[in-house]
Amino acid sequence: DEMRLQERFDARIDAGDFIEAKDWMPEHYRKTLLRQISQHAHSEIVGMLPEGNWITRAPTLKRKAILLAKVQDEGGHGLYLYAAAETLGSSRDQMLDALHTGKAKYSSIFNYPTLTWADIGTIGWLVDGAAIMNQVPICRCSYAPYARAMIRICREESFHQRQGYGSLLTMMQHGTPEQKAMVQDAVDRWWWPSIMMFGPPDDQSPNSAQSMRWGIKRVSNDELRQKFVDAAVEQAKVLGVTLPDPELKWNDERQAHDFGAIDWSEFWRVIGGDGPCNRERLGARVKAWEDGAWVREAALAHAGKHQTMKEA
Ligand code: FAQ
Repeated sequence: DEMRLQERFDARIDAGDFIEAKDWMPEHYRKTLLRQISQHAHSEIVGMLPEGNWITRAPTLKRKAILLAKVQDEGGHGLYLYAAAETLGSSRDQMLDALHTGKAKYSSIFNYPTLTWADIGTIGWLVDGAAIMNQVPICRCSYAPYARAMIRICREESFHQRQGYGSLLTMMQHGTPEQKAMVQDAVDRWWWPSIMMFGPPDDQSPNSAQSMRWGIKRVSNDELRQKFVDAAVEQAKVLGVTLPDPELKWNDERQAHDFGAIDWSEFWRVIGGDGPCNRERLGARVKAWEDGAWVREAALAHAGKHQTMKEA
């Protein structure tokens, strides 16, 4: 029986069908999705912190309103993604516990500090740019609840990317020499971590082969990274900044840019918990959870009273 179910599942995947929450699925498929979607959700929530750091210091009311809206969107993305992950049979409490105890990962990129206002524009340009490049193919993920969440998220992410790039353009076109230097410095610091976001090289990515087979991943880590680099080179020219990689150059034969070696030891260190801000980020999430305990308790007590009244 199990074998027939497995065969039917494989055939549906091969035919490019979408799998819904109530459909039969292999346990490993369910676990892989739960891992990826919950880590994606955690990334959105932890990703609110580096930018949240600048809400009180945004240079104008307009920039402050935009940044507030962006950070709120990220909270919303986290919630859609937790809801999508819950359809796979895990509770939000279990997922949050995995985050708070360091068992679940979140994107490496959010363990870097936001030192100046230019970091906010740079996150929009490079980090949201990388996020979109990675997420557009997930709109066709074989697991339908994740694919549906991704469609809306990608639309909002595109707005985030444009606001970041727009903010940097303003600084580069109308800014003082100090402001232009601030943009260049932010780009120098965020470039390498941004291209690490796509994950380890394909030949060192333990989950890729199976996830590609299942249509969870549609495009490989290295392929997405290459597309991102190619797009960013042109955008950097328009901005008037340089990318901090002396080996970055067009390769006519490959019709793509060659780029320098990525420091993968830095990447593994950061995802292992030892990046510049890991402790601060996780500490902030755990504190928020603990500080919110009274709200959860009050809500439960309130719901309990209503239940008793209804029964009476
Ligand atoms: N950071 O075998 P693979 C955003 C882990 S965008 C941390 O290649 P996989 C928007 C990986 O989990 C950021 N860990 O793994 C925003 C695995 O460990 P595990 C979030 C990473 O899953 C913008 C191990 O390394 N986006 O939030 C990273 O096939 C601005 C081996 O790797 C997503 O999560 C990394 N960068 O491919 C918000 C997109 N890379 O789990 C605020 C959905 C790899 O076995 C502000 N996720 N690892 O313990 C994916 O597409 C995939 O999960 C990949 C990794 C591509 C990230």
